[in-house]
Amino acid sequence: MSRLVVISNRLADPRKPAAGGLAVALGDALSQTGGLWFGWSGNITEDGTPGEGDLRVRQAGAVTLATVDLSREDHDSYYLGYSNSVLWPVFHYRLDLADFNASYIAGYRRVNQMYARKLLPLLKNDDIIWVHDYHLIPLAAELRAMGCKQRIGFFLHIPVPPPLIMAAIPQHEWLMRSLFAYDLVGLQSECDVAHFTRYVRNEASAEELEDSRVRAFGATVVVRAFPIGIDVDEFTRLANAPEAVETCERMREEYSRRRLLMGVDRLDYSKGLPHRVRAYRELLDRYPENRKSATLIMIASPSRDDVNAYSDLRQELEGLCGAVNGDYGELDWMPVRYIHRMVARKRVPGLCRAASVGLVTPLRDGMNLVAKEYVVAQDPEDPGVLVLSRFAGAAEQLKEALLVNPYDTQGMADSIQQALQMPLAERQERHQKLMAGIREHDVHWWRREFLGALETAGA
Ligand code: ADQ
Repeated sequence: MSRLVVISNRLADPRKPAAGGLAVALGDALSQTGGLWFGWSGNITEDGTPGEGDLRVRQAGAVTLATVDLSREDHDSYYLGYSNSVLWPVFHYRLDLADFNASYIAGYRRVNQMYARKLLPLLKNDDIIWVHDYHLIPLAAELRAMGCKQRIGFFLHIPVPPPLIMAAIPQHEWLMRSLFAYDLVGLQSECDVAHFTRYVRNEASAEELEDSRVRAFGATVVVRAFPIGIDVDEFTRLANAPEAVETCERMREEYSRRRLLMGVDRLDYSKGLPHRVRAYRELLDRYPENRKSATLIMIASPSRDDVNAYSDLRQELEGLCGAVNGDYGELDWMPVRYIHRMVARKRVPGLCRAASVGLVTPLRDGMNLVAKEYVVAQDPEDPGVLVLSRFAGAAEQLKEALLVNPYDTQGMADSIQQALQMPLAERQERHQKLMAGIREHDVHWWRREFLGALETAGA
């Protein structure tokens, strides 16, 4: 069996339970092959030289972890700049939030080149290399330029925007051409594959061949959707563990007279958090029977605080929540509980289970794993209802959720009301179907499908 090499911006020690499903799934595959996981250490060296970083290699069980530090300048231009102020907003269709500062691209290229340089001597001839996400799009091209011949696959965790939105990035052609240095490009949804294919057809006169192969820029790559899943068994275990059970019981006791609606997200403008609060406000307005009986819990963990768009969002959200509480609240009822914090992973399933309605309402999302976690955490005898944005990648799979358009405040309020009133039999039926799909297409399925396709791609 070939050794697996995973490269991602951040890595996690796969032996630690806090690592989450993705790290566990990748960790399993890495352990089985005595693999190598390479990425940024998370450290910034204030006086470091751009394009240079110390490589640290350590062992975590059967897995080798190799990390490099970033200089302040590299971190600011590669990570905060090009990755999170150009690629993240544009790939989520938010040209209005993109900062096309011309200096960022140099840092992005420099760090990808440095990663290739540091990684190359660690590689063996028959390694299989799996690169993750938008921070590392040009990594294969850099590796190939240094003579790397191994099979390389890429998985993009975020959406692919329509071609004309992509074309707003000054280096769009270079970015898309870089993807053709991979043997396999995996995307989250069929919608993403369609956008990718349309782009290369329009902009690079690509030829679509058999077996999901696309030819452009003088190279051929396999492009397919591999919708990521969660580790259902791990999450079920977590849901049955004392911490989750206790969290659920505490919530039910605290809110015994209320129906809970819940959202757990990173505080990110892609997640549609203000839109959710507006829809909830509309719900209280249009369906006053929910006043004093519904409570919205919004848990939004701090994220990328040093990018401006995020501090603006935080202010907007605090203003909206404050206004709902001020306008509708009573001495004994607070309509919204907004918590700007990360909750411990082991408590997440308990929170999900206590909520009658799970609100997952992004404006755009590669997949959204919270949607799947919410379903898995439910009691099958008395499950809550998932209200899911049609703009999350997960909506292609989770058809039995109540699908909503987060821009349509009234429509979303109506769907939340429908969720609150849904009869038990319908809730059970929807839950059963959702569960079956989530179980079949779990994170281990995703990993097997991707690595299976990579084995044969380009062969
Ligand atoms: P994210 O944008 O981070 O990931 P998501 O898929 O929702 O989004 O996963 C978030 C994970 O973090 C979930 O496991 C969730 O439980 C946890 N989480 C979120 N907020 C939390 C909080 N406040 N406290 C505790 N835990 C919290 C990117 C893409 C997604 C894609 C994933 C995986 O943006 O579209 O689904 O990668 O490919």
